[in-house]
Amino acid sequence: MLTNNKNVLAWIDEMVALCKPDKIVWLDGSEEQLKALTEEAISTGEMIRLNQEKLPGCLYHRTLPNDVARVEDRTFICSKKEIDAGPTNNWCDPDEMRAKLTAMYDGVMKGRTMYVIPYSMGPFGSPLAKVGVELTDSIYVVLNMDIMTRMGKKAFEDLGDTSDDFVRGLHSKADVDPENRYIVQFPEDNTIWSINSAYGGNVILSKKCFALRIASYQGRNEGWMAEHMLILGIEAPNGEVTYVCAAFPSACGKTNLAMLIPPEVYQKKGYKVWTVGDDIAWLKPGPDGRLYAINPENGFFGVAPGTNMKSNPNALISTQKNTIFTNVAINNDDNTVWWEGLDKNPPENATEWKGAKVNGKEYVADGNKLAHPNSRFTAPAINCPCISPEFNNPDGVPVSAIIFGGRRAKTAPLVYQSFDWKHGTFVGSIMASETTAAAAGATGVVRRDPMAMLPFCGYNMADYWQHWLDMGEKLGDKAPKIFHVNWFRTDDEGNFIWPGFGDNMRVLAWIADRCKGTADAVETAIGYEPKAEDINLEGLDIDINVIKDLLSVDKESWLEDIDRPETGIEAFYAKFGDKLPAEMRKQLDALRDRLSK
Ligand code: OXD
Ligand code: MN
Repeated sequence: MLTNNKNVLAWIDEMVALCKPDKIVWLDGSEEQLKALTEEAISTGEMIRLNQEKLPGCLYHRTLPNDVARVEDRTFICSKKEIDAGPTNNWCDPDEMRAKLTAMYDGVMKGRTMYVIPYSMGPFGSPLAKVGVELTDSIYVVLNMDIMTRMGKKAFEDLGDTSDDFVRGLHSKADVDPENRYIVQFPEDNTIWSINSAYGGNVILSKKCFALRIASYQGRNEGWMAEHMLILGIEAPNGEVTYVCAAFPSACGKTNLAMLIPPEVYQKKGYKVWTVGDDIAWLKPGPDGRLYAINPENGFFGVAPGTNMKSNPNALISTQKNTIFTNVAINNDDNTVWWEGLDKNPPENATEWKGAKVNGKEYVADGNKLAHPNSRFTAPAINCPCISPEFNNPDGVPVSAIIFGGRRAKTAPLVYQSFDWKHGTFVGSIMASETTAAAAGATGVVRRDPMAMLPFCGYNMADYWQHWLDMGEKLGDKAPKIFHVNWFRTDDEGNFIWPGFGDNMRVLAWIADRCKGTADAVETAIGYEPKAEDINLEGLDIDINVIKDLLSVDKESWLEDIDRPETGIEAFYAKFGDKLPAEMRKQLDALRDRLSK
């Protein structure tokens, strides 16, 4: 046992009595213990050791084909009252859910070991950090938690002997039965129960379950915010660093933006980008009244396909040691890994993600994928060449700007700034992404994803918007400025107009200058926009008229986005009934007025 905390011990006793493991192992975070567990997992085949010369410390894991992604339809927020989960979450009465899952957990670890994982979300001892304990029957989970969190007995020391403020996570892979798979949050009890999955997003309980669903609820009660945001620092030639947080729906390039490499013209001038986090930000007002951010995580759980030396060299380099790969392909010639988009040479002697030996070249040519599209790397943050020197700062970094974004073919311009915090909250609430349509010019289906939190908000989204408005009141004129970007506008043939990737620096530079008060803007119906000539195009083969086009606001398509049946803003807001904050209604009416002028 690594703690005398009675609340921890009582809870573990209860879970042990329920799950009935043969053995209990407490993770102290020591190298020897992790090494021994790695060897054990390799001996059972749970993990595969990769080429230790080319990929030192790297391991491979394969999940069942029925278990390769988060399962939103089996994810529940079990608050006592249904209204507190809100219309965007699945809800079930907590007593009913507990009874159902208790029957499933009963004896589930017979013949297995229960691992007790204490961990800190955020740097040890940070005023913004929180402690969690995950109980699991999977070594894969233990090894992932070691990368993704600050794990080990130090977390118990931070918790102390009497505190009850820790998140209780219980995971069992059970039979990996998709029919009985449940990812359940009990926000009012600081508890997460996950069963019948062995895939990362469902079992690394620190991540979406704690750091977003439970933490967003805690943040509302305690006066802070848990957001689905990357954190990066933009260093200007004079050494001044402007920190920004950015929220994009899953699969819109957050990891790429977080690790952006500025174009050569910016590098030559002395600009740098530093990564603090790529997925989650915890934000809290600091002693000076500004908003400070920490990345509660300690690693990156990134999507492998599409990651290469051009799209994101920093991410690829981060995966070259001490990394766990899940569901990518193996190159059997040298026992390394491969995925679609890594390079143009699928290995001939390959094992695809489900485990079949294939001729990779022929397999891919036949339209198959060697790696699962949601295959992942779990990489330590310290591997990242551009990790911020402030990454472990317990006080976090002061945030100057918050950026929202989505994937919109036509509506949203390249960038705009909200008029103020309230309007910025509204801008976040109407965020949306379109599925990319195959047919030229056709627009995809719109999915509204407020603040990129649709699957991650642990309480009623309308209350969450009110919490944003309340935080704005508290921060007053020290509140970060709020922006919206869209890298994904397309021409009539469906091609992206903006080059994206490193060139997004050109937009970030305008944002940073707006925060410093050194850049101009023009007022439009939707917010402030840069003048086209204020986006620096040096070294880029793009005409200023293209930028003008990227910044144009088509009022008709905005009005259509408000009133479209089912997926329009009005239809979305209607789901929240009278819970919708009056301010949001006011903002929507004001937008409509401005657009109709
Ligand atoms: C993630 C996601 O895995 O947002 O980060 O789905
Ligand atoms: Mn995410």
